[in-house]
Amino acid sequence: METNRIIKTPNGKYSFSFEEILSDYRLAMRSRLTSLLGRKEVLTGKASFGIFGDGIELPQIAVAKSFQKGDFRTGYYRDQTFEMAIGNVNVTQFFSQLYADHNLKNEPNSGGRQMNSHFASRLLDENGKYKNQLTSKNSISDISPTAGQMSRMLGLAYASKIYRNNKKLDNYSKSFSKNGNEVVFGSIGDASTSEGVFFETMNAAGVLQVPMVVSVWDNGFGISVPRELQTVNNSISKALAGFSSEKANQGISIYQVEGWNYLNLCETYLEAAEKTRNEHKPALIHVTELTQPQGHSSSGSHERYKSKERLNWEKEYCCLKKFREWIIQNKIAQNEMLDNIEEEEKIFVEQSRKKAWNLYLDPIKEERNTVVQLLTEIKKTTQKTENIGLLIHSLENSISLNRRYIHSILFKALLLLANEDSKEKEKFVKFYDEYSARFSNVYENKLYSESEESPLKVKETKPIYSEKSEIVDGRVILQRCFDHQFATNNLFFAIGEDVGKLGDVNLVFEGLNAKYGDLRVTDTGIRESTILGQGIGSAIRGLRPLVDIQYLDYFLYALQTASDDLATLHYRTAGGQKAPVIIRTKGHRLEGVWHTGSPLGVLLHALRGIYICVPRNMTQAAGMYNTLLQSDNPAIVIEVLNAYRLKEKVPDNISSFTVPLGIPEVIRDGRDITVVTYGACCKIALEAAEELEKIGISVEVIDVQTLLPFDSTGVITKSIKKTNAVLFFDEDVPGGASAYMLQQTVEKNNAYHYLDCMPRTLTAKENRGAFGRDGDFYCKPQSEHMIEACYKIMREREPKKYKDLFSSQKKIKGASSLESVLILSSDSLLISTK
Ligand SMILES: Cc1ncc(C[n+]2csc(CCOP(=O)(O)OP(=O)(O)O)c2C)c(N)n1
Ligand SMILES: [Mg+2]
Repeated sequence: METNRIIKTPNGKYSFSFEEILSDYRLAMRSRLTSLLGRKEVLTGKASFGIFGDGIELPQIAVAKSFQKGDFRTGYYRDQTFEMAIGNVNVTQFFSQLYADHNLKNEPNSGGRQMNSHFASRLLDENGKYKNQLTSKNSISDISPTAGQMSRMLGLAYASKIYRNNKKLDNYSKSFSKNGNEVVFGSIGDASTSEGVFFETMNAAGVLQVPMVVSVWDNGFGISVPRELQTVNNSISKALAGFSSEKANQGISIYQVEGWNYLNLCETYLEAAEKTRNEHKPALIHVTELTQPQGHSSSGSHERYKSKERLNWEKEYCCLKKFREWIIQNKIAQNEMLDNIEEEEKIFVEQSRKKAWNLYLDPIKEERNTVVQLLTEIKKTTQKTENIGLLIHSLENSISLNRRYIHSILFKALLLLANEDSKEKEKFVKFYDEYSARFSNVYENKLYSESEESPLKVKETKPIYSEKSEIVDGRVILQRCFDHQFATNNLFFAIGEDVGKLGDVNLVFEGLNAKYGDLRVTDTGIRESTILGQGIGSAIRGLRPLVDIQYLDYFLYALQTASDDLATLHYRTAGGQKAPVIIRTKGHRLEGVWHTGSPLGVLLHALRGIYICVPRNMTQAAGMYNTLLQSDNPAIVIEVLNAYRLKEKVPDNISSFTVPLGIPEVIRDGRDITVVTYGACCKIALEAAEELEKIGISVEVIDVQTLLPFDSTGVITKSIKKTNAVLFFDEDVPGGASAYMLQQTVEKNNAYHYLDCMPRTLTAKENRGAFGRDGDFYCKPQSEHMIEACYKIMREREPKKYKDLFSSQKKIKGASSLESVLILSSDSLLISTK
């Protein structure tokens, strides 16, 4: 067989040697055999679930030909051939992930945390620092929500635009970018293009002109639902026709190519990638006529929803079959040679599988043997000889061995030995504790940054004031803080709706766009998810984005991206990737259903992994930004929406003072009750505390400052030790963030023992805040409500001293407090309602 011959692509521009073509065939075959064997492993119970890339081998080999060092892949669970082709995943590693091997050496994508085919390269070193991204082929960790990869895809490509156009960043050309030449190769399934975020991303990419090559793998189905029920005009390239443009610096280039046509695929990708790399014009490549030889995944079979004709067509148009026919037709190789390749690959794939299985199982077997040994020693001294013997037998003969099973045997033995004391038992308990701790840590760590750059390690620098400290509107404090950051940190940029020309709706960025230019202070479209995605992608690539979400109420559009992608990134890669994005938004107190938002319970539930800062004023906010910009964990900062015009003193060290995260601040000393609050409620709590002082009730007010992390040094518990009573006060719904603060304080930080009355919460109503002054009064907690709540706590403790001040006949419905709110009777407190 001649191997020095070449074949040219239809336009004659590119050519491939026979050797390269046969090597591609080998890789396609390797990947296909991996899929076939992978499914078997699931069906025989060695793995819980499997999803594979069979049917898309050829197009992915074509993409890989354009992929260069420094480029990024961000796609979904079908990209196995692509990952193999760029050398990021080998077959053994593929099976290690299928078996959920937690050892990062075996399973570097996620350390066993993610389902199979959720790929990621390790972009950070063991200390959590960025590695050089220009010497590797980079792959961003996949997530399961289909289309969830789109927002960050935009950001990864946007980073190339910034690196190319901001000449002050040339220093970073050694490790992050070479003149912004890096292309982002994205992928998505045909059905998942129905998601809104797909269109949002493609629109933004066309507007921004960023180097993104998006492949749509079109196999005609999203599980069982056919394309005609997914896509207008039954074709994503037709649907997007209005996005396309052949003009320079405008729109998107759209291509369509059959997924079984090797030469056309290679040519299309090489051409598209080259253009995108040079011109930063985004491209969409609609790869049609793809098949799923094994159906969607290991759960279910496609024979249930595909017609016979379709199944027959899929057999005929299988890209591997077509590739083979083409190779033979073009006399590149004969059947025998291709059969040999297949045989060799069968052996290789099976050997790789076996290796992965042994890597996974051997340590577990060793742990099993240790437990058997420990139990055998115990058996000699215990009265429960027979029962322990049975446990040993089960462990030695278990068919499916895993740590969960070993743990359950250990636990059963501990219960049996509950009333015994012996040296052997002591040893056994010690082993149990260590074993549990070791594996809890394996599955729990790296939710937050553990690096030297963690915000928790930033030392506090207090604000300094002097006689010359100016008093200004709160917004000006932030403006000066950001001005300094723009001036001193070229990696820092801010994007969002109205932040550019206008300088933010609250004028926090006033004048900064004129001073620093469009690349640093940048207007965006109204598209919260992809604004955040721009931040995520560019932070992954070493930049320091601040993404501005105009109001907290509209953050819900970005919540899916924040929760599924940003919050999980460090965890799901077991510390392999990070995106230190800062989300700036404004919330709490204003008026109206969509401008009073304070859904902190929602955020607390959805955003573990992201720090949540709730500053009470702009000075605290500035200190938090200063902290966050020195560190590497993502965070959201929620500024108080109605406080930009309140006067504050500018610290002399505005550019360098820092607020530590997780340390509440006692903002008023008191003896009788601890009130725990944050954000806009701090001001109300201080007003109420002053009124309470007048009737002899002394309230200590604590601003938690950050909800995540929450009171890491026990400031609140220390206060409760003194007051023996606590009220958690915020403007979220009942049982929202107040319930979280209560759990953290009473249970986690052990305040229960110091309470002499029930811990209470004071919150807004269940409904959203109505518009107008009265709407606000009846929907959100006011100082009157806090006074009443505190008075009731005092009355509960000392009923003789604190008389019933409220007439029970005059109950009205107000903001929800401890019980229903009562109108003040004539003999009640005199409350100032200023
Ligand atoms: C947001 C979201 N909805 C539903 C699912 C469940 N699901 C997983 S794969 C899939 C079909 C995706 O089809 P397509 O995008 O065409 O990709 P294909 O599997 O065909 O390659 C669905 C509905 C999911 N993972 N994420
Ligand atoms: Mg599909």
